[in-house]
Amino acid sequence: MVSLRMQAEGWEENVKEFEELVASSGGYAVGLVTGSKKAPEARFFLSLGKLDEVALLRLEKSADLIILNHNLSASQERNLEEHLKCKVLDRNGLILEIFAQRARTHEGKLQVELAQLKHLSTRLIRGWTHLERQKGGIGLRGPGETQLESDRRLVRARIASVRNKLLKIRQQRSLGRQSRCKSNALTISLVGYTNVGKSTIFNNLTKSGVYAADKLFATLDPTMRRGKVKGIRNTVFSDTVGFIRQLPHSLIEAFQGTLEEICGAALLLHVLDASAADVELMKDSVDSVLEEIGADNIRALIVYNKVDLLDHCPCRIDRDGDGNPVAVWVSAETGDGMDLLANAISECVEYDSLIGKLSLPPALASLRAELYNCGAVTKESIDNQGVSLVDVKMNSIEYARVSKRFKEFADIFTVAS
Ligand SMILES: Nc1nc2c(ncn2[C@@H]2O[C@H](COP(=O)(O)OP(=O)(O)OP(=O)(O)O)[C@@H](O)[C@H]2O)c(=O)[nH]1
Ligand SMILES: [Mg+2]
Repeated sequence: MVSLRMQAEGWEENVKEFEELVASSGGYAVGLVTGSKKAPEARFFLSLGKLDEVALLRLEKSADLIILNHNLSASQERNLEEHLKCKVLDRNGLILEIFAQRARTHEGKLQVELAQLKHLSTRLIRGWTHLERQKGGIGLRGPGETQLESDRRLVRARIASVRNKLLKIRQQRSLGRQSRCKSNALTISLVGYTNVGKSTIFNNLTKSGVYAADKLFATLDPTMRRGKVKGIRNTVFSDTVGFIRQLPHSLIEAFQGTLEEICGAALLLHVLDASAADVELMKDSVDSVLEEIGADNIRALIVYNKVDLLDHCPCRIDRDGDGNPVAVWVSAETGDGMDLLANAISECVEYDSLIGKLSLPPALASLRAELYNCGAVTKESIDNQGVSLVDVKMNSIEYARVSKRFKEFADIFTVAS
């Protein structure tokens, strides 16, 4: 394993997390090389001195694989493999490997395959001379087409086919979302860094038994279950894949279907490990992925988990100046503070009721039915043109949900002064 403190990468090296990643992939680390560097070298990423150190350790420990806690260009990876005479894996490759091992569902497997193909397509570059032999003429490849071009074409075709399959699954998923919307169930998504306790909290809130383990990326496929805690009504919780700093871009793109579940949520529970030393950095990494997938404008309640690992940290709800909950301190393992979390969730969902009026012509009968459905109508009168004038009271989450389903709603809704 090679982990360097690299100023140019703009993020703090976390050797412990790197070791956890390697262990989570099932690898057994026989040695670790650390160091500090301003910027990577073009040819080998490492300086020649560091390269010698790695080569020596590899021979000494008879290692089969060298893993770097950094991302390499295709040519750096190839140069290192040639020089060290063994397989080299970079950080993105390592994360992809873990995802590939964890994928269980059909969708999960396709998502991982898409990410792997995209990673591979960046590796199919000029310079792989053994792939570049000119084999023109007869056969599958067109005249004058090189092996490299044909490899690229095959990868492109496979990417297109996997994308198509994923699109179909996503369409089915969106039908599921629509039916949840119709049944008025709110979705609350658990998001956060990997291994912070999202699945443990999910199990507590929904009384289920999804896999939770002291491993990075224990959860890969999203699970949805109804909330089964006092004070939480008509709510579906969704447990999702955890994030990590510098999540490979190919994974974010490939996991779009899974991540879309997050975007459809009415409320996010952003789970943090209160006992982690770099909790703020982890929060920033998660926030930047949320921003990237367009979920940064969804209201989020922070959940500081694992308070049992801290000295004298009572479970509590932190509130903003208006008295609204912003964070809850809990231990999902011991169950402490979980009642406070349920209270805070129901407050978030019910708080800040919107009161307003709207006129509904007969053409918008389905919107009127929806407002009745969610119990928002407080008064109604119908004028002689058949236009219904309704007074409504609803919370902001229902408001957002109805606005999403009925594009006209936000335009015709007038907030009562
Ligand atoms: N001490 C302590 N450990 C906890 C607590 N909550 C969860 N854990 C442990 O933390 C580890 C990770 O828990 P998970 O629920 O799998 O975490 P996750 O966020 O779902 O992780 P990924 O799915 O891998 O991203 C498990 O070993 C849990 O037993 C807690 O409140 N206190
Ligand atoms: Mg999990």
